[in-house]
Amino acid sequence: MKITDAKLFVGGPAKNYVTLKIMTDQGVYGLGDATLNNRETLPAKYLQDYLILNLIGMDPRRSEDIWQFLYRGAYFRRGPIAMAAYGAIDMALWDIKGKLANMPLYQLFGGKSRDGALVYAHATGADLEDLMDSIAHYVEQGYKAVRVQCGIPGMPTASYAVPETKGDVKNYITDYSGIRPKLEIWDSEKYLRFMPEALMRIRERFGPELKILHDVHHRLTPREAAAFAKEVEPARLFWLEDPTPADDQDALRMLRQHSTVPVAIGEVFNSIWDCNKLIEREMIDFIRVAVTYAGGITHVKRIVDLAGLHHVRTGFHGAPSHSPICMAAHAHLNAWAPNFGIQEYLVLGTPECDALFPSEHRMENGMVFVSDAPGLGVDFDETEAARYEYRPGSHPVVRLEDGTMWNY
Ligand code: CS2
Ligand code: MG
Repeated sequence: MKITDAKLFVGGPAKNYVTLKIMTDQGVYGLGDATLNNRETLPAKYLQDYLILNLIGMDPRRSEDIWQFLYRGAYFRRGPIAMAAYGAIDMALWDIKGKLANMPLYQLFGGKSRDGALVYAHATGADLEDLMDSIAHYVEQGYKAVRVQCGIPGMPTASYAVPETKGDVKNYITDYSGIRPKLEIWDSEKYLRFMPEALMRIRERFGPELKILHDVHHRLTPREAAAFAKEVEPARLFWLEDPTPADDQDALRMLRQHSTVPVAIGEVFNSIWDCNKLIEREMIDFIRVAVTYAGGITHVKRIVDLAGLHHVRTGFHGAPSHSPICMAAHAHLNAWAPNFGIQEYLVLGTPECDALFPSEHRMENGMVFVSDAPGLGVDFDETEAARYEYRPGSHPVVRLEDGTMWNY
C-alpha cells in the first residue's frame, strides 16, 4: 500500500483551519489538522514544501516509522510549527488505519473506558454579574463544568473575558483585521485583589456540584501564583490553569508547597520533553496538550501514558483554534484513556463548521459521545471548503501599565 498524494486546504468559518488529506493507491484517504493558531501558513508551508513530497510512495500503515522519520529525520527537533505538521500527518495515518480495520480509533487504542467524556464550557463576563449570567446559561444547557473568566475592575476588559460567540459564528480571540496584534493591558495586583473573592462568590451562587475551572493564562510569577492558589482553595476549583509561564517547568514548585489546588498546564506544549519533569515530579494534575500541536496521536498517547503513571489526568486543549479533525482525535483518546479528566470543547455546533467537517460525534448534556464510524469519524467537504480562503489575523499582545511586555 502506498501514499499517492496529499492535499492541503487553509481556511474555514471564522478560523484558518489547515486541513491535510492524504490519498492512497487503495482509495482510502485520511484527514489531519495542522492548524497552528495565528501562524497557520507555517505548518502548511512545511507540509507543502517538504513533508508531503517525502510521504509520497511510503506505506501509510507504518505510522510509527513515519513519525520517527519525520521527528528524527529533521535533525532540528520539536517546535510548534514542525510538531503541528507532523501531527496532521500522524492523524491522517491513524484515520487511514482505522478505515482499513473498519473500526473507530478508540477500538485500536484498547476500547472504551467510558460512555461519554465530560466537557467544559467557557463562561465570560465583562464584570462579575455578567459572568454569573453566562455561567447560568451554560448550567441551564446541562454543562457540569464551566471555565470562568471575568473582566477585572480598573483594567480594560481582556479578550479572554469577552464572549466568544458572535451570532452563529464562534469568533474567539483572533482579530482578523490584520496581522498586527491588538494591545491589552495587564496588572497582576488588580487581578489578585479581585479574582479570589469573585471565585468564592461563584462557588456560593452555584453550589458544591458545579465544576469550576479558571485560566490565568501564564500571567503570574511563581510567588504570586502560590499566593493566589492558596487564597482560592475555599472555592474548590476543579482546576487552576496556567498560573505561571508554562515554559518554566520549575515555576510550580512554590505553588505545590503552599496549596493543594489542582493545576492544569500544557496547551502550549508540543512535546513530551516540555512536560516530562512536571509529570514525573507530580507538579500538575491535568495535562493540556493537543493532538495537533503535540505531534499527533502517536506522540500524545506517549504523554498520556506517562501522565497515567503519575496520577495526572488529561484535559486536552479544545479552544476553537483546533479543527473538528483534531477534536475527533481527542474524542477517541478521551473514550479510551484510563486517566481521562475533562475535555475543553468549543468547536462543533456551528452550522458552517458542521457542513465543512461532517461527523457523528455528538455533544449532549455537557458530555461528548464519540462516533462509531471507522477511523477518526470526521469527513471534509471540499465543495464547502471552496467557500473559504486564508485571512490574516492575530492574537492580542499584552503589556503592563508602564509598557513592559508581558505574557499573552
Ligand atoms: C486558552 C486558549 O482555551 C484556553 O484555555 O488559554 O484559548 C488560548 O487563548 C488560545 O488557544 C490561544 O491560541
Ligand atoms: Mg488556557
